[in-house]
Amino acid sequence: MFKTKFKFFKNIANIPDPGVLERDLIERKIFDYSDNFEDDSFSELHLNKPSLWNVYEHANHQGLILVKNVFTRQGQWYWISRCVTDYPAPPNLNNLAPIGLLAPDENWFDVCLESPDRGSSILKKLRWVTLGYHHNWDTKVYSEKMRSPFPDDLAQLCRIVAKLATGWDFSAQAAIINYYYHNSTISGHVDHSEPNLDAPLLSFSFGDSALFLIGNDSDDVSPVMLKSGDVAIMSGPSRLAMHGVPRIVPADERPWELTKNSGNSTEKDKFVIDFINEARINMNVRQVLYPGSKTL
Ligand SMILES: O=C(O)CCC(=O)C(=O)O
Repeated sequence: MFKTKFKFFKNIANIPDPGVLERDLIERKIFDYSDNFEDDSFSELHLNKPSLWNVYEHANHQGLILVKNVFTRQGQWYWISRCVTDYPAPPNLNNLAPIGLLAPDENWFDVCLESPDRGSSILKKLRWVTLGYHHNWDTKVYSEKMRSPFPDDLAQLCRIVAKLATGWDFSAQAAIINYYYHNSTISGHVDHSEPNLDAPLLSFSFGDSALFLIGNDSDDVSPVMLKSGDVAIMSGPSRLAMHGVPRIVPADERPWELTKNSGNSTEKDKFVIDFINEARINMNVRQVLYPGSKTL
């Protein structure tokens, strides 16, 4: 069933109307967080006040939580910039070094900005970057030997979002940053490499939208539109659900663009804007260890 629906939704003509996509989203309350976080954490991470967040759970996929309106415009810009200018650099790993298109000590962004000829040949070839415990694409097994520091700001963002949306005390230890272009897809798969499969998986979307497909044990497969700034959380019965992205859909608005007075003016900013105006970025964050464990 998943493969059939995946093929169907690859065709942009088959994208359902927004009303159909939103029909099965049931509104939920946020969890109490008042003892856990200072108000400053929200402004430092450029998050809207939690009272402005909209939290939903999918009627047919228990544990699939969708959170909207988490980020301010500045916030969307901040995380997009982190993913474009900072994360594709050592000690993080990327898909281009193993195939010889980047040296292990090079930052993809620096090469794109400073060497236009070489840069244009790798601009849209960046597909993934890994942070923290690096995902091993062959063995699917994490190892202490393949671990680098996890960014503090991203860990704090995840702590806050997981606590408010699910009540979970989440510890971010591994991330895949996925980069998508107009015809990119990610086929159906289950994320089961993490020893701790009780912790939720957090997925942040920026830039173009994605039609996300998720299955369940009853073989229901549902499409969900993930727009820039949305957070999808796979928890409980949906943590091990089959999922994938058959179709990238051009964004209908650009909530990451800032006003002329407040930014987007340097050469670096222009690069980021040009990149995200034709791409989608997904920060896919996992907890690997059980609470209390420091290593595998
Ligand atoms: O891009 C997405 O929304 C999903 C990415 C994903 O499934 C993954 O990284 O495992």
